[in-house]
Amino acid sequence: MAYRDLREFVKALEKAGELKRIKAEVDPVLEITEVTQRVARDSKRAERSVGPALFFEKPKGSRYPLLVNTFGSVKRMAMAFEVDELDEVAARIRGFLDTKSPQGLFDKIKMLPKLAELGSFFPKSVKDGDCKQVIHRGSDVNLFDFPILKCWPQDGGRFITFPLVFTKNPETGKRNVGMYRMQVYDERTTGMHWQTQKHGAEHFRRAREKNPEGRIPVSVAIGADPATALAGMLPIPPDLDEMMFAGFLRKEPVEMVPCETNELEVPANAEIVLEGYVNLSEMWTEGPFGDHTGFYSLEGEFPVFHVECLTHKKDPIYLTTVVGPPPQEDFYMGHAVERVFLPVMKMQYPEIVDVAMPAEGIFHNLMIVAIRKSYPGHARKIMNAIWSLGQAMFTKVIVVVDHDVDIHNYSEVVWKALCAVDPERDVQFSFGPTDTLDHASRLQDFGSKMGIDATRKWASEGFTRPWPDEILMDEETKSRVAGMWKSLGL
Ligand SMILES: Cc1cc2nc3c(=O)[nH]c(=O)nc-3n(C[C@H](O)[C@H](O)[C@H](O)COP(=O)(O)O)c2cc1C
Ligand SMILES: [Mn+2]
Repeated sequence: MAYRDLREFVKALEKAGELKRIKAEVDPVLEITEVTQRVARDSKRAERSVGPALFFEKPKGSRYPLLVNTFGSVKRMAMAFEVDELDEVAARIRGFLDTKSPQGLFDKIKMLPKLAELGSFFPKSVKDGDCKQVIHRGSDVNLFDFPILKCWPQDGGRFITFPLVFTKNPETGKRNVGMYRMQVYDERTTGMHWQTQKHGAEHFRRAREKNPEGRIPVSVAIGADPATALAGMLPIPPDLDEMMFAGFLRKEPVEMVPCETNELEVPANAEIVLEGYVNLSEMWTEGPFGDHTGFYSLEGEFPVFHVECLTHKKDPIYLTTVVGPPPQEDFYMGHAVERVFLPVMKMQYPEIVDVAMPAEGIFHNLMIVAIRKSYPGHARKIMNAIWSLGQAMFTKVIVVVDHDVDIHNYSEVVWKALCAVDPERDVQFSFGPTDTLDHASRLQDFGSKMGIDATRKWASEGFTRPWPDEILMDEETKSRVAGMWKSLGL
């Protein structure tokens, strides 16, 4: 049975010893971040044991409790998807891709809605939902009722960090849901930080081309059952409905209710819903914001969200997250995405054996890829493939190694990759879109990338010297020594 809503997940976490309640009053301005850092990051140094989810019962200045670090471990991500291992989700996706779809990655993914209908994962429209137990309209709306975090000292203000932003493609009418942070400007106005390559930004642009002075409806849900709450971050193709994917993940359709004041729908089980619009001609300064990179992303011009109606459960839980120096909660969310979507990558590029994105690479800075190399230039082909694959296009550095390198063992990667390269020969530079958060690229959103071909070099690639074997002791000697081990007194 899928989790009905966020509070049911909170109960499950508590039962599993994965959540701690904080009864003392703590300020959402900086203090909650610092508490979260102490709990989540200090213990992360011990690698395997990571700190619990934190339920702040009395955030200073608000009547409502706050939940953070909810998904901050591999175990809790698995719990969110109701599996023991994330690979089980990957296996379900692989099953769909293998058996039922036509050729071509995007055809395959776009088939999912049809497949989903069969499995009845398609979102279901319902008339009413708990998210409407309380309704505030117009001047009655006050975002400051909620314990919205100011995370870091130089942040430009308070930011809603775990929203599901709903928009509609003005041409196809298809829904998009993205997790885009929102800076609170006043009681009823926020920033809308959809980066230029994201689907929300595309909807905005298309609508603006037709009617530059117009507006688009936007609704935002905060807090839902875990699969739904996480769906906003999934890197899935445009016009594929994240709510359908959430239904697939939770094996039950997401129930959607119509908004009070615009034409969009939102999850009925949401804790909090903001309804409103974005003007197509309005941009405000957004930021700075202490970001995933561990640095502040600087001020930039972004659209503005006007809230006309705010609805919530009687006793809403405010779901949030803190990003900052890695690893943070978002690492575990991103790591789950890496594991779950690996079969999709492999389907298109079967030579990919595995990929790894170390926490310090902050998703887009470093991808290590192991391939089964079959022809000259194969590593370069994979670099180009990754630079053209959805949000993997942002990858700043790609390191391609042979299939026998354990890419999750970063010491082994550093050792073997560095032994395998002649830098001038094996480094490939390219240009393309970069992550908006990249503060080193020559321009915002555009810059260079580097691929490192760290595979064994072949004669057919112009390498005419012999390639040495890795040093390994032979099995016979190993077992002889094992036999005499006790007598050695070691
Ligand atoms: C905690 C968190 C915060 C995020 N904040 C933003 C953001 O402010 N702007 C943005 O464009 N993407 C942000 N992302 C990444 C997007 O959610 C992600 O790229 C998603 O796939 C976008 O959805 P879309 O492909 O439908 O546009 C964030 C992700 C996480 C996990
Ligand atoms: Mn999308």
